[in-house]
This record gives sequence, structure tokens and C-alpha cells, in this order.
Amino acid sequence: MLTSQSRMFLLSLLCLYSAVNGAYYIIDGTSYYLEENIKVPWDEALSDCQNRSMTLVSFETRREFEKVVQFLYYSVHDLLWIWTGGHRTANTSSWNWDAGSSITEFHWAEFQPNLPQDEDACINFCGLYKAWDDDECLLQLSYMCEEVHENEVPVI
Ligand SMILES: [Ca+2]
Repeated sequence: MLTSQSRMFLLSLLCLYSAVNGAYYIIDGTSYYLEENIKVPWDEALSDCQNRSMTLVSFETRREFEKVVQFLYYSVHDLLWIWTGGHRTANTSSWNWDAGSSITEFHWAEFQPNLPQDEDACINFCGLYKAWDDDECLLQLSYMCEEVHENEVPVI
């Protein structure tokens, strides 16, 4: 039996946990973690996903993007701008997912991408706008992790 003191301690830990952490969701059969409470630069978002044995969300297919966007659009998280694993290293023109594969299908918002070529750029998206934006990777945003599929190995 727990003493009332240790019960209180466990309860306060639980409250702390729920106050600072996001939640896991299954969307179209894939597991995602959405961090809606803490906003961090892209690098930190990537580390947190790796600590969860996940990767930052990557949209290899239109179906996956549409399913995730649909989920967000009809949730309370529709206005969040969320880091994906998409990024471009300064002075290169290729956009890649953090797992290493190059991005072949883009969902840019109007007038995007608009960061200068000589800056590192990271891709975020928003459920309400159903589109991508490129931003400086140091910008602090929410982020979404995705379970690692067997054919993807996250770069650590
Ligand atoms: Ca932009």
C-alpha cells in the first residue's frame, strides 16, 4: 500500500508530466508524438524524437501528409506550426528528410520557400493551412515525431 505522502508525490509527478509533455497519436496506422506544449529549435526537436526512438515526421507520400493534416485540421492543434524532419543545408539546393532521403514531393504554401539560399532552412507545417513553410532552424516551434519504419534508420 502506498502511504498518502507517496501517493501525493506520485500524483504531483503525474501532473508535472502531463503539463510538460505532448501526446502520442495513431494516425492511419502509424504512431506519432505531437509536442504541443514545448516549443524548441529544430535540432532540439530532432534530439527529443531520437530519445523517443522516433524521428521527426517525414511525409514521403501525399497520403501520409493528407492524413496527418486532416487529423490536425479537426483537432485543437490546427493553428500550431510544427517542425517536420525536412531541411536544407545552406548553399545547397536539395531538401532532405532527417532520416537522409531526399524530398521528392513538396507541399509549399504560397510564396514558400522564401529563405535565402545561404541559410540553413527547416520545414514546418500547419494543419489549418495544409501547407509547408521554410524557416530558420533556430525558430522555436512545436514538433511532431514519427515511429521509425523498418526501412528508415534515423541519423544520430
Ligand atoms: Ca518561409
